[in-house]
Amino acid sequence: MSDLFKGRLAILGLGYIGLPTAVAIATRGIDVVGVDTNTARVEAVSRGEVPFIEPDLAVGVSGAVAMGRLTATTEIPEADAFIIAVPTPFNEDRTADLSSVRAAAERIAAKLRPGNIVVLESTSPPGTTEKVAGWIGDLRPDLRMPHDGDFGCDIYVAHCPERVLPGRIMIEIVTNDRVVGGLTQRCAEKAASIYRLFAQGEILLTDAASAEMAKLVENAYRDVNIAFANELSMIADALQIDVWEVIRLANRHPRVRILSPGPGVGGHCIPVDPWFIVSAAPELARLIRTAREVNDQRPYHVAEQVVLKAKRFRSPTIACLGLTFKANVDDVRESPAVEVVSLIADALPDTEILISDPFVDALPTKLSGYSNLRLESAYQAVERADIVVLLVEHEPFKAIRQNRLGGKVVYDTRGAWR
Ligand code: SAJ
Repeated sequence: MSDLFKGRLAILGLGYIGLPTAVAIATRGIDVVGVDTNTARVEAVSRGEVPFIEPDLAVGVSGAVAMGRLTATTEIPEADAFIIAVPTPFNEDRTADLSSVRAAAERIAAKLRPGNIVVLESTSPPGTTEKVAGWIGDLRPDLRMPHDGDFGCDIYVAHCPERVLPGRIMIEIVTNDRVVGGLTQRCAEKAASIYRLFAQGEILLTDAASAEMAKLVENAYRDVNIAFANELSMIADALQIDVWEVIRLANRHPRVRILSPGPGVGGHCIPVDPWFIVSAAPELARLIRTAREVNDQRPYHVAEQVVLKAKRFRSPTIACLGLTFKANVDDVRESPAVEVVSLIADALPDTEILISDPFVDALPTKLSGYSNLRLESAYQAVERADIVVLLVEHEPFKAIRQNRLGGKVVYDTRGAWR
């Protein structure tokens, strides 16, 4: 049980999950080859650089590359284990788009040798790990796959969902418990031997479908809880009650822990993963679907409030503080703040809107076509604005002194200035 993986390991996908995982394993003395289809990313990692911001990752990558333990390439190498950490977005109809996972599995297939381990880390609907084994098996009939029989398979296939929180990835990758779901018990044990190299949390062995579902459930649980807070915020607004005060008081109950309302739910995980549950059980997943809808509506509500405030002025200047999907990260994927700004800009095409974000140095594509939007320093934006909208509670924004906001209409969607 306490076996540790030995050999060479390849990780497909050098993104927010693949790269930190590569570092965690390489710094335990394993030779890791990072594979990505994006040449610029491969070149950056080969130079020991990180193409995005994540605390403590840069030092990890440069160290692992300097030690010669981490290399990067666009080609699939020969290896003893392969971890798939590629994106699983959703299609128009909100079913999972597994094309990257399938492409990764099929690329690996050509290189597989008996005894190899294949781990899917990408968040996936129940049944995906089995599909991965199927796609590989179709291309390699010479190999015995786990579904061919419980004993004596050549390739061990498992799912080990990533669970790390952006902004704390390098800490949580080590401290979190890991769920490892194998297509067979032996597959789970083999995959666990990789995670035992660096995980200090407990390694929980299970079957692949339970591991897939557990991951989706974690993010759906958070989404439902944020939706509860967002719905409360709208009810409190309508009743002219301060939602932050209500939450502060309710949270003093020993079994109540209400999350924070905000301008919506962003990032690449929580707005996506609950839909995989909905599409697996559309008739049954009513609460999960409604939570998604409540959170998706949030940017419209926030933008509407800003427009109402703007109508009180003849020619207002609006400052929008924050563009990323959450505080202290540089990721604008699925960001509700970007959505809010674009909705305001659409509704008020003649109004000057100044945007500030210490983690963003160019307007995201979605905002680049507006002539009334401009990126500014927080100081300038606040100084010139009649209306200040706080969309993301980045630390530098939290530090803005209250006297600088005096005489302005302030809309703090995150409750950070209370
Ligand atoms: N948010 C709120 N109110 C809150 C908490 C969050 O509005 O009280 C918003 C954030 O501003 C952001 C969104 O929700 O827009 C998601 O942020 P998050 O910090 O809740 O989560 P992520 O997307 O950064 O990371 C989540 C984590 N999942 C859980 O906490 C259950 C992380 O552990 C997962 O690994 C990650 O998704 C993932 O990759 O699946």
